[in-house]
This record gives sequence, structure tokens and C-alpha cells, in this order.
Amino acid sequence: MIEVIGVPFDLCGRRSGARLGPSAIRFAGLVPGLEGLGLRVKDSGDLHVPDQPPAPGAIRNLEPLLELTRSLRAHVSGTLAAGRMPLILGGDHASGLGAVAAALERYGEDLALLWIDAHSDLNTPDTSPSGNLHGMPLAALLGIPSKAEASMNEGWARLLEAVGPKRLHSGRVAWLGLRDVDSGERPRVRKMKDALPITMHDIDRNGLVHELERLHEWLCRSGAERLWISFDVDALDPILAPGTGTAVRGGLSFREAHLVAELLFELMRHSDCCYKLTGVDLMEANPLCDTNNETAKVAAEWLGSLLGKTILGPR
Ligand SMILES: [Mn+2]
Repeated sequence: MIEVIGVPFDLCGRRSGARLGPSAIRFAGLVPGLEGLGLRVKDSGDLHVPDQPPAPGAIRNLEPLLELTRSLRAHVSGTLAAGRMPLILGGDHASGLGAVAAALERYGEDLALLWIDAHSDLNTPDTSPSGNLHGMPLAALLGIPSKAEASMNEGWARLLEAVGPKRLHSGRVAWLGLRDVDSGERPRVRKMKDALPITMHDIDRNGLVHELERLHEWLCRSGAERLWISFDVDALDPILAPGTGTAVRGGLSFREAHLVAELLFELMRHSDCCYKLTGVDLMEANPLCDTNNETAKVAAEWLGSLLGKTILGPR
């Protein structure tokens, strides 16, 4: 059973509008599409999110994110405990933090994270060029400390506390689609020797299938038995998916994106696959930047491919 949870929150991104993402993805036919694959889907609607930011503190809109992270973490803990697979619709990328935190709390070292994104999201308040928390969720999950001024560090520590007691191990993080990594993030990615950063350069150079095989082998070697996939629609090329606040050219094509989803499904459907899909989030779809809801349509179709849709039906 899949549980769809909308998180209409966009106070931690550069532009507002991603709060409309969950509706746009539902309008694109997500739920009937999944049901058409024979999957059981429970749509829990949208989580209540804080809509009015309080006076800005040292980190912009930290307070509403703290509240959201705690409530989403509690909700998704219940989803996982009930044996359902959470499918989170965002929202800016910070809005999914509580969901991955819930999986981390439940599975610990057994959890690996595939971060499909143009960005590495490894900033902390001291390295972020924009100060926007949507570029920091992975740093929060890893527990990377902030070395900024005291009030910022204190706010950051409160966010790490909201994530929970467990920290993601660097050997449990893979990226796919990287192409816009800030100068403060690059040394962090390089330092994470046991992580797997797959950049657009790697995909161009070696081919997507080769890179996915490398991902599969890395996952099996990691020992993690649970996989969470976080998909930021800015991983896609903006020609295909213009509806996002942080578009970066040179992203995955329509066919490449579907190949990622189809191959992951093919690998994970085998009972002897060493890892199992435990949750998915689909973030940063912003209908205010979109054309005819194209980005949400691609997102809904992509989720269909990840969960078993193929061109010629079941094999
Ligand atoms: Mn991104």
C-alpha cells in the first residue's frame, strides 16, 4: 500500500509556488495512474503546514521548517510502522526533510538515500550563498555542523535536533544528475569517499545504464537494505521541466529520466535484490514557473515508471 502525502510548503526556497506542487502532481493524474498499475493507493491529502512565516531570524524561515519537520517526521513514522510506503509530494526540498528523517530513525544504517538532483544540497548556514534552507537538507541529515555566527549555529543545531537522534552515514548517500555544486559543497562531496556522486558528466561520459549499474553495485556493497529516493524535478532538463524555482540547464532528458525509473524498478522487483524501496519524495515542482503543468505531468509519469509502468505492460 502506497500512502500519498502532500507537503504544500515553500518558505525555504528561492521562489514561492512549490506549495502548489502537490496539487499540480495530483491534477496530472498521479493516483489513478498508480491504481491503473494494480497498486493500492491511499491519498492522505496535504499535511497541515505553517503558512505564515514569523519574523525572520538568523536563518530565514527556520521556525516554520522546524514545526513542519517534526510533524512530517511523526506522520511518516506512522506510515512506515503501518507497513505503507510513503510517497511525499513537495514542496521545496527542505519540506521533505522530516520524511527522510522518519525513515532514518526507523532503519538507521540500513537506510540508503538516492538524491536525484542538479544540486548536492550539502550547504550549511555558513557555506550557503543564498541562505535558503532548501539547499541544506542533506547536510542536516548527515549532521554536518555549521561554523557561522553563534545565533545561526544555534538555529542549525535545533534543526538537527528536529531531524532526530540518528545521522545518515556518508556511505549511504548517492547522487544522480549533479551539475550545479557550490564551492562550499564541492570539498564536502569529495571528502565523502564512500558516497557515490553521479554527475551529468559521468552520465555523458559512461552512459546512463553503466552509471545505474555502478549505483546498484554500490548499494549492494553498502549493506543498506532500504532505499529512499528523493527526486528534485530540477534534475530534469528545464526544456522538459521548466516548472521549478532553481532550473539549471543540461539535465536529464525525458528518456533518460524514465530509463532511471524503469531500471530501478527492474532491479528492485527481483526478490533477491539486496535493497528494497522504502519511500519516495518528489520535490520542487513549482506550477508558477511551469508551462501547461508539463513538469507535474513528467513527475507523475516518472513515478509511474518507478513503480512498474512499462511501455508493453507487465513482463
Ligand atoms: Mn535541486
